[in-house]
Amino acid sequence: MASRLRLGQPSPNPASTPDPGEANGGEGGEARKPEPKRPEVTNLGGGSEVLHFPRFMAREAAWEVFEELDKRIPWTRPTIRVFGRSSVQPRDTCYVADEGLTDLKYSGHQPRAHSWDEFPVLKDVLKAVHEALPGSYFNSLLLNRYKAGLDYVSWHADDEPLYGPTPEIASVTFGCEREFLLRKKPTKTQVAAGSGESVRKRLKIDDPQQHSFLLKHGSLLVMRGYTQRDWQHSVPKRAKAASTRINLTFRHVLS
Ligand SMILES: O=C(O)CCC(=O)C(=O)O
Repeated sequence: MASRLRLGQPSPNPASTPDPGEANGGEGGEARKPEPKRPEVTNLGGGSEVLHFPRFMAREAAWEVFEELDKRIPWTRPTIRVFGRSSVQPRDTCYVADEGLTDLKYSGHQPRAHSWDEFPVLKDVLKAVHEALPGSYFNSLLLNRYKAGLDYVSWHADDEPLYGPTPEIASVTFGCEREFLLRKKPTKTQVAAGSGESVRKRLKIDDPQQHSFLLKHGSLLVMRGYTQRDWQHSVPKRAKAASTRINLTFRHVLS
């Protein structure tokens, strides 16, 4: 079954065109072709980089995707194990992947891989992501749904071996905007001095090496290079975030 959603029209470059609906020119004006999407690039140093396309998808089309995913995805909230403790994952999730790939396992949880054919809308979003990122290729997708501001993802890196040494992760946001943080992983010396937050506090590691991105409805953020090896990311709780956010993180599992 094909999706009826039309995601083909890229949002124009926001620097030159204020509204996606005006991409082909106003009254009496010469028709303008949509320009290729150009991201804001953040060089994290050491071969790590983040691309941010704040208006990757037009607003209305993105809301259609939101509604479809909110209703149709078989969301679950699995029990995971972190630092030896079991707890319910603080957000809903689902996993979609090509057939025959190595299984994904994180925090003691192995999600069932659904087929792309079950969710045509996801194939449309994947196509748009591939068009925005020539040369990139994604064959799996971890979906997250944050019902409100108390749902979150804690500091982690997507550094599972099945993604290889330099995974590229393309993350599309629908619905409520949330803050996305990146911080440098502690060095070996810092790890040797202890672990986790207490070490950061004791060594007074304040965070010149922290970056924050506001991920808005219809935006795309891409982590590349050594970002998963050298950095951690999180979406912290935000009491003021009152509505649902759905996030798609496209990944490439090596064969
Ligand atoms: O929701 C997000 O933007 C991040 C999700 C995430 O970090 C993950 O799925 O590993």
